[in-house]
Amino acid sequence: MRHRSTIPGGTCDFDLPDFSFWLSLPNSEREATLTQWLGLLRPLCDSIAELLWLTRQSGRIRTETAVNGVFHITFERNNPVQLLRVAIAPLYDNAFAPSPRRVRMFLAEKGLSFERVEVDIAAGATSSAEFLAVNPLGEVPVLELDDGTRLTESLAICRYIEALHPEPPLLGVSPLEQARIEGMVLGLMFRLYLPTTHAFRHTHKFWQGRIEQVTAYGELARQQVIGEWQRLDAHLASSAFMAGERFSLADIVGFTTLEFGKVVGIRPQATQLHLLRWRDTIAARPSAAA
Ligand SMILES: N[C@@H](CCC(=O)N[C@@H](CS)C(=O)NCC(=O)O)C(=O)O
Repeated sequence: MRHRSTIPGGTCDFDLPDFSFWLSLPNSEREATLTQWLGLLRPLCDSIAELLWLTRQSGRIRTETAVNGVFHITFERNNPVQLLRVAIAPLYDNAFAPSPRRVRMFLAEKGLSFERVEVDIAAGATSSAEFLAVNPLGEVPVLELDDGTRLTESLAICRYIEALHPEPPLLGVSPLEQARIEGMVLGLMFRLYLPTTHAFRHTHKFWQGRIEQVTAYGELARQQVIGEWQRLDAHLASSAFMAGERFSLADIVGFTTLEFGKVVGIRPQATQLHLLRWRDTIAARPSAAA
């Protein structure tokens, strides 16, 4: 039949009369024949499924990285059963929000590819029952690991990635460098990122009707952010990057916050030359487009 199917008219009623007759039977009769045929194959399908299950359960999972998308392995000749499972950890992401952008930049700096699941915050997807089952906090980013474990909190996700892929180091190498970066990251999160989000939430029309807005509080937060960037401009006069002479997570946190500040009209001032120099340096990195 497969042979005849490739020829135009090869399955017409006089060419394959049995098949043509079968096609003319009522649906219920044809379904019954199909079920009968498949019934013969069922034990075979079940045993294959069972064998695959046993193979998967008895294997030891090893995580590999396909550097620049390339992974090469030579299978052992004497090992009768070898199974390769390809899975890319999905990142629950949002193209416009600053917190997932931190993780995207971090992954890009490490040269790691990942699968994105876009969660549409504007459409309310973060409060859907489906997403709350993924993260009860209703926030992105969430990184889902091979075994189903889900990591929330952008900074914790970055720390996890750093531990698995230490090069290039983005959280510092020496104890002193690590402490400096951590100190700067925390300072940026508390004194800059949080007030920026508060300014956004309490003054922007996007949140009107979604949350209770306290405009005066939002304005206060905005002034705090402006003052903090002024302080950081002075800090950057004697520091190439946010936490010393090397690019780090602190620059990612600072840069994504500065970019996000645009929604509430916060931009570096023409007089903030060090801040402008730093912003342009980070913006020129390929990861800034992540
Ligand atoms: N602490 C969290 C903050 C995450 C967060 O605030 N995510 C925002 C986007 S930047 C979010 O998902 N908001 C969803 C919403 O407000 O509905 C982290 O750093 O991962």
